[in-house]
Amino acid sequence: MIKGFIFDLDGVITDTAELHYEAWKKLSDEMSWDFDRELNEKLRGISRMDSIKVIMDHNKVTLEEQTVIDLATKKNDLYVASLDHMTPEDYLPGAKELLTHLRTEGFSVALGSASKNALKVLQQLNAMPYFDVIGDGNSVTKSKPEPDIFLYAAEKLRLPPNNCIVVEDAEKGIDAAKAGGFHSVGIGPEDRVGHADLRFDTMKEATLFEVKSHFA
Ligand code: B16
Ligand code: MG
Repeated sequence: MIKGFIFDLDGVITDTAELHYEAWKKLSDEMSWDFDRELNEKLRGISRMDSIKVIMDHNKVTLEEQTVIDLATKKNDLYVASLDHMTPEDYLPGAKELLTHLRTEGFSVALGSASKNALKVLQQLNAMPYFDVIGDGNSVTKSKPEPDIFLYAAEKLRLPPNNCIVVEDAEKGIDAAKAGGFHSVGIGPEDRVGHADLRFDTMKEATLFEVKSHFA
C-alpha cells in the first residue's frame, strides 16, 4: 500500500537544469573546457563533485583535488546567485498541483534530492509546507545511484520503501529507487527513465489519479 511519496527536486519540482547548465558553461568557458547541453544531460541527478569530474574526464583534464574543489565552489557560487531570481511561479507545470493533492489526501511527502542547495530552492518556490521531511545533498554521503538519500527520507517518514513511491527525472535516480526497494515514477523520455515502474513525459501528466490507478 502506498503511504508516502519521495520527490527528487531538479527536473521534477522545478527546472534548475538550465541554471546548472549556465553556471557550468561559464566555468568551462573560463577554463577553456568543452561543455555543451549534451554533456550537461549526463550531470542530471549526480552530485556537484561527480559533475565536475565528468566534465574534466570529457576534457581529459586532471587537477589537484583542492583545485577541483575550488572550481566546483566557483560554479556553485554562480548557481546560487542565479537562484535569487527563482520565484513561486517557477514550478514545473503539474508539480504544484500534485503536491497540493497529496497534502489534501493525507500522504506523507519527503524530498530526496542530490542538491546541497535544495533548501534555498524550496524557499524560493515557497514549497516548504508541502514536505514533511527534507533529504538533500547534506543528508547522506553516497549519492545516486546509491539508494541512501531515499532510504534516509523513508526512515524519517517512518515508512518502509515498499510503501513509498520515488518520483525522479534522472536515470541514476531511478536506479537508486530500485536499489532501495522503492516503487518508482520516471519523468522524462523512455531512453532515460524507461526502467521506472511508471513513466510520464512531463509532470503535467503525473496526476495523483494516474499514479494511484497504476499502483492500486
Ligand atoms: P548542488 P536532484 C541534482 O539535484 C541535480 O540534478 C544535479 O544536476 C546537481 O549536480 C546535483 O543536484 C547537485 O546540486 O550543486 O546544488 O549540490 O535532481 O537530485 O534534485
Ligand atoms: Mg533530478
